[in-house]
Amino acid sequence: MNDMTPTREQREAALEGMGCKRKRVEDIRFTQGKGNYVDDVKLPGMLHGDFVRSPHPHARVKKIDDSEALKVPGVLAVITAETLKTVNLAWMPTLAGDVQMVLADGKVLFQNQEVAFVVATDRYAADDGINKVVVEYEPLPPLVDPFKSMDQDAPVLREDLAGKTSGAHGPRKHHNHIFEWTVGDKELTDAAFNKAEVKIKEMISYHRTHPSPLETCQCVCSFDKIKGELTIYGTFQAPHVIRTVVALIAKLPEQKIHVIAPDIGGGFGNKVGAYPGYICAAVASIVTGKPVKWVEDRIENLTATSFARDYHMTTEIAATKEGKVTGLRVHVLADHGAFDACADPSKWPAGFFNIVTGSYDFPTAHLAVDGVYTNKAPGGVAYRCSFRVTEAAYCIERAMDILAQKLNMDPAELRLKNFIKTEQFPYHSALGWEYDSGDYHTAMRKMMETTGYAALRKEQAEKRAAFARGETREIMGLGVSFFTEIVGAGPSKNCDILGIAMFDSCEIRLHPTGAGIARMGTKSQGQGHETTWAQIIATEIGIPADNIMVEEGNTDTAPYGLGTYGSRSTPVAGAAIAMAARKIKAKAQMIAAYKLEVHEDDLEFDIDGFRVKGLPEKFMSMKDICWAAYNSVPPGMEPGLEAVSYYDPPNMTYPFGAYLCVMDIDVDTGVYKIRRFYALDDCGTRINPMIIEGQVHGGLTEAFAIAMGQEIRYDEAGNVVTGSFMDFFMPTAVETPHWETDFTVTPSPHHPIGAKGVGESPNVGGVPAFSNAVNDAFSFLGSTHIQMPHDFWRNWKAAKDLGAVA
Ligand code: PCD
Repeated sequence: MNDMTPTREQREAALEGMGCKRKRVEDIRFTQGKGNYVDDVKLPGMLHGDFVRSPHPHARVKKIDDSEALKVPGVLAVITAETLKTVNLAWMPTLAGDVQMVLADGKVLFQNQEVAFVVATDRYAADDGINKVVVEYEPLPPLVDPFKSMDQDAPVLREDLAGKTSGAHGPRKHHNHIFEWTVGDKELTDAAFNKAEVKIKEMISYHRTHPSPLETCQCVCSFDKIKGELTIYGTFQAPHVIRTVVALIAKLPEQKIHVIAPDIGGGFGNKVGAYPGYICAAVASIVTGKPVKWVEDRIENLTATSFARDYHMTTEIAATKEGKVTGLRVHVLADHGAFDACADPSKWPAGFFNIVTGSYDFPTAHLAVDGVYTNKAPGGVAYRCSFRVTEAAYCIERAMDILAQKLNMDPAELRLKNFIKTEQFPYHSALGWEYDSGDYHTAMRKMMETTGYAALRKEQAEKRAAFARGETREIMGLGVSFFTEIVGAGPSKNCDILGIAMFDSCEIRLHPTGAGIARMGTKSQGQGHETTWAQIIATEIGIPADNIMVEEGNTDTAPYGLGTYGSRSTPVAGAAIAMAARKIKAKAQMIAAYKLEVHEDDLEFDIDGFRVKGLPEKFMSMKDICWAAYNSVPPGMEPGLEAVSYYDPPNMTYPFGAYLCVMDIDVDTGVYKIRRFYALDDCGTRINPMIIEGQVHGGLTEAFAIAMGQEIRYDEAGNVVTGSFMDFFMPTAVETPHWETDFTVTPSPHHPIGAKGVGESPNVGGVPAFSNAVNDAFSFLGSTHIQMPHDFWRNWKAAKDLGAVA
């Protein structure tokens, strides 16, 4: 060997494989304004569509007059429910087994509901046309408060469901009831409460909010009459599912539908479902024979596409005097708005809310969820969470703090006392899940040591005493949160969407020169898949990540997959990538054995090639194997080096984390300062630590927004009062606190590379940390629970209600 021979470390570094802080390859185009988003798609002769929307939250639509609109120069068509009925598309199925109006059919059920679609040569003409469409409404009483939805005299919202006593998820109790979902052992849980030494009960609300990605929802639909083919460019988190749904509802042959999701400017769950805009643009293209673009504006995005949360959770914990939990009972009233358009796997009407026992060893639990209709926008998407996991984590983490307060125990101590122990994994929870792995005590103790938790508590006690003496007007809160997530939907035994099992896929094709292309069924919206997926392949097969091009989002070329949401890409597609790479590696080994003239079993993989055991100089690099695959494979073997894997995971993965928020609040103004925020995340094997840190920063910022101000609020008349960024809190660098990140590594035992998801964890753990900090600050003044969002006004109001402000 001469001096130029690279060392093992150099060879490994050259791969930029797993564990490397590889720079994001997609950022080369994003930071130079060279991304290609849907609104960048401009096709010859392209038309523009825009919606006439209802000002009323609940009204009968008596008449739609489009005659003046059609006189506006540039306006070509006005599509209404009547037009859509001719092609049987006035209503569309939702992912939750309900149906939803595409355009108002006789009635409107929420403010800004789509009433008519105006198609014109440009967006301005479409807008002028909208203003000329005359709609005659007969207002009906609005139903805004979900707690009144099942009153006897509550207005009937869904006339289409008249007389239906059961829906997609079983019996309906009332004309505005959607479903009741129960899990767990009621008798055992009731018994635990009957003999409990200590009990707490609180109504914990997680308010309605919205994912509000920077780029709104949009599409361009182009129907080719000659070929009978429909091409759809769209902001889709799950392009293949969109293709199948379009094939089923528009009755088009699936091979003639081409769905392309180009670059996406943030998804956060908002871009999982199907919206009226997609259907109207497709129908408009079929009607006019021209491509049609539909692009939402900000107000439309906030008020009409899928909201998140709106869960009202009556929560009870039973415990011993020493603080050991013995039972959990939760009832959720879920406000779904006008249609049940929740984006959950089909069998789960409340998503994975039954992870609500959290990180604690509850011997028994019982959960009941009632879904109801109101005159609000439909949705219920997983805004940075795995199908209602953030609601569940907020519920249990708030409740544990309330229990600690009642027992006069430190919230961190109470958690340590009740954690599932390392030796209990795989752990079967009282509500039916099998947690794959965890080491909660280590994570919690590391958080406490790193932050100096004990000293912070001491400081808080001193501050409280000073406040009592009138020496300060500032109160201090410590928000502890420990969460367990459930991500990686999912095993086909648990999860499907409209009957399609929730596996995911990867296809890798290596070229002769030692480079290649890899395609997956997932779709990055900013997460950095082009960077990280290549890192998995690099480590698995020894080809530098830079030589692997990753492509997602084109249904004609990518293998079928269920898309990116619920932090499922790493647990499911990440596993498929490793499995496809291993198939390639197995074939590469046969080729190397043939070329090196040894038996396959005499070879061992060594970073970037195969070496003959015991003969270190006999080595063949993966690069050379790629070449050989195209010119001298063993007799009888097919040439080429490519593989596909469809991976159906045996279980979900269960990432976890320990967070602490240190907050000071001025009681006279309600103004808070986040002094410190520490987040320890455990997502098993870490593919790219830099991307993970970025994911945690992003998720914490969204958690901060939600907990401290972001809200979709309706007034009593059913008007949305937070429909723009003037009123809907969107934190900028100015408001966003500094984040301290940390980690432990507890690999998933069933995932091929041991990785768990991480993208949503910081939201799931972050929201309770902020809210617990506010609640902890006020608790010594006598409060047990203050509802989110904790904006300045609400903080001031809490101080006033508690008598701290005159
Ligand atoms: N990772 C690593 N490692 C580990 C894990 C992970 O590295 N262990 C990384 C990966 O690779 C990627 C990321 O990280 O890249 C993420 O991942 P995940 O967790 O798996 O996830 P995904 O599936 O991919 O994604 C999803 C998520 C979600 S869900 C959300 S909301 C959000 C997050 O993601 N979104 C977003 N993040 C983000 N970012 C951005 N930038 N943008 C966006 O949009 Mo949902 O359900 O949808 O609501």
